[in-house]
Amino acid sequence: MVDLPPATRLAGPVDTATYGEYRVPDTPGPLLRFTGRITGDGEFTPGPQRYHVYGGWFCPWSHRVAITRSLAGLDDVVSMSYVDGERDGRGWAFREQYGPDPVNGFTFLRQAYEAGEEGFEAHVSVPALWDRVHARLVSNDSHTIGIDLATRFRHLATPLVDTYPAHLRDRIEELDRWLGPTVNHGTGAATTGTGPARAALLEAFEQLDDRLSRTRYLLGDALTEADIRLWVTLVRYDVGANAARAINPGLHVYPHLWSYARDLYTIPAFRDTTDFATFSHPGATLPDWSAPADR
Ligand SMILES: N[C@@H](CCC(=O)N[C@@H](CS)C(=O)NCC(=O)O)C(=O)O
Repeated sequence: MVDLPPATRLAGPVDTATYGEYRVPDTPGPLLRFTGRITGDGEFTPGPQRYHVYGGWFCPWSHRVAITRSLAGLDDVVSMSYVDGERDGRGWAFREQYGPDPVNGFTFLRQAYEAGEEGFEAHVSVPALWDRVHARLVSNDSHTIGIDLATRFRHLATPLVDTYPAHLRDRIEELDRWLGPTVNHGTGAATTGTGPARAALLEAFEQLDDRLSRTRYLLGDALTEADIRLWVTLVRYDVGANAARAINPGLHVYPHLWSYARDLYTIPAFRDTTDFATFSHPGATLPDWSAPADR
């Protein structure tokens, strides 16, 4: 990286008057343009300090990757840094609060995308996985980044948990096909109050509550990617989509689901990667996430 003082590697303030509001570009082709995978023998092989995650504290998809990275014992193997939570038409940027880009000194995340595709015009999103060897992005798909961090670096780390064990993968992905659209993508649509999205979300919460009255985690005694994927939405629910209590009175009306969520919050990988201020609506009431979970 060019050796410049940190302040010269920061984007200026958010300036929507000059640059407009950010819009997802209306370009043809897939939204996720970088879909590389870490494999044993391909272009992207595992290596210590080779990869970097660009994330955002506010972002549930980044949050998943941050939790998996920590549970996989990769805090010193795969580095991670955070873009600013505000943006103008230029997209995600590096500013004072979370500091400069420690890998490339980029001021805008767009530059990381352009390194892999000249004149890049599509979706500049977090999380994004950067490869120091090829000096380009591997992937901006949180789903596969999470799986690769959970499975491909185990010989380089001391994992706390195997969150994607072979014998549970089909069941993890089966849950994802249900909870992805209904819960993870469903809370926003549910705020309109009367539509089918709200009914489907509350039905899913009922079913989850029942399920979690019998098992500690979604798939039994083992904490897996399925729990991580669900939890990042649960932790945002009462201060985000449900901040005005437009969907229901709160997560607490499902006692097993709520204590399950608090139980996960006691784990450092979950707690230390959570900053409520970065995703809470103004004036939102924060439930007591530190109340004992009794599970
Ligand atoms: N499907 C992507 C979605 C990631 C995503 O939507 N990230 C948001 C922040 S939470 C973003 O960066 N959006 C940029 C944009 O809207 O262009 C993934 O799971 O990685």
